[in-house]
Amino acid sequence: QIPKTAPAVFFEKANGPITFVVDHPVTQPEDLKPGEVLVRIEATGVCHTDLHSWKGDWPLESKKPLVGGHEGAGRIVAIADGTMTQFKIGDAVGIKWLADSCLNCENCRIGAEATCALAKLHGYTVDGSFQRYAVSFAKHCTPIPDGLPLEVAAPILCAGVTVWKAIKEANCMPGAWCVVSGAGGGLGHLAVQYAAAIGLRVVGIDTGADKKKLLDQYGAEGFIDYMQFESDAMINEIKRVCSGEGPHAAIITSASGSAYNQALDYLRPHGALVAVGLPPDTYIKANVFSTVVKNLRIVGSYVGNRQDAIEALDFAARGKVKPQMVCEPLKNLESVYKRMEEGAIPGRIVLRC
Ligand code: 8ID
Ligand code: ZN
Repeated sequence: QIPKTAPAVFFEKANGPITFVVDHPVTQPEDLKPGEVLVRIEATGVCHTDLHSWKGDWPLESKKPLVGGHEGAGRIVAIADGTMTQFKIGDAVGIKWLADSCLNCENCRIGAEATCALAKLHGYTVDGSFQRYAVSFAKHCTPIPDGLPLEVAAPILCAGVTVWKAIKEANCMPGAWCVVSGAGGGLGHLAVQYAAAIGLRVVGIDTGADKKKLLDQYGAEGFIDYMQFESDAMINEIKRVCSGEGPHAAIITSASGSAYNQALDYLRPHGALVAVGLPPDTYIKANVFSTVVKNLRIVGSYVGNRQDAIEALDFAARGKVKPQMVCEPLKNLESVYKRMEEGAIPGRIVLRC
C-alpha cells in the first residue's frame, strides 16, 4: 500500500526553480537502513529557515537536489528491519530540523544534539517534509500526543521547540519582562504564547495591524511597531513599556539583522539577549564596558533537543499554545516563500501533503 511515487517539492540549485511533482520516487520499506522509518507526512509548516535554505544565504552547504521542510507531522508507515524503537506502524510522529545525531558524543550526552558534529538536518542535509513520504530516523522522531491534530503539531516541531528552548535559555522568573522581536512571525507568535504561559510579561516588536491584532489575543502587554520609531526613540519606548527599566530578556526571532541592533541597549542589568533569528552576515555589536557593568548575557539558541520537543508539544496539547496558521496545498510553497519574504504572514502557513 506504499506507492512507488508521490507528490513532493524540490529545487536543484539555490534560488533556482521550485518544482512541484506528483511522481517523486518513494523510498520503499525494504530500502530503509536500520534506524530509519518512513513517515506519511500529512502536514508541514513552512519555516523561514526553508527560505534561507532555498536562497542559499547561510555559510553552510546543503544537499542538492533538496526536498526542504522540517516541521513535518505524519504517521509511521514503515520501520527498517533491525531498528530498536518504541514506535509502531501508525504512530503519529513529528520530524524536525534535527533529523539524526550520534547520541554518543559529548554534545549528545548532555542533550545538545543539535551541536553534534554528525548531525543530519531535515530539509537541509537530508530531504525533509515537503513531500508525502519522508525518510526519518526513529531515535529523533518526536511522538505527537493523542488528540493533537497533526496540522496543529506541525508548527510546534520547529518554531515551537525553538522558542520554548530559547525562553528556557533566558532563565527568567514569572513576572519578568520578556521582549520578543519578530513577534508576529512563525517563531515569534509562539514565543509570545510560551512566555505568557509561564507567567512572563511579554512585549512584542514587529510591524503592521495584522500582527498587532494577533499578539493582543495572547495577552501581550505591549506591541511596538518597529517601522514607526527611530532607533533611540524605540529604545526609550521599550524601556518605558517594561516598567521604565527595560526587559529582563529579549528573544530575537526576526529574520532581519536590524532587530539585533538595539537589544543590548534596552535590556535591564543582568538581562539576556537570546539570539534565535538567523539573518545572514550579521554581527551583534556589544560595547564591552556596558556589557560588563550591566552584567549582560548574550546567548545563542539553536533549535531544541528531543525533550524540548516533547515539552513544546505538551503545551499545545493542553491548549496553552495555539499556532496561528492557514492551511494550503503543498504546491503553494513558492507563493508562501514570496509572502514570507515580504513579511506578510502573521503566524505560520501549514501545507497539506
Ligand atoms: O534554531 C534556531 N535558532 C532557529 C530555528 C528556526 C528558525 C532559527 N530560525 C530563524 C529563521 O531561519 C529566521 O531567520 O528564525 C528566523 C525567523 O523565522 P520565522 O519565524 O519562521 O520567520 P517569519 O515567520 O518570516 O517571521 C519573521 C518576523 O520578523 C519580523 C517580520 O515582520 C516577521 O513577522 N521582522 C523583520 I523581517 N524585521 C524585524 C525587525 N527589525 C522584524 N521584527 C522586529 N524588528
Ligand atoms: Zn525552522
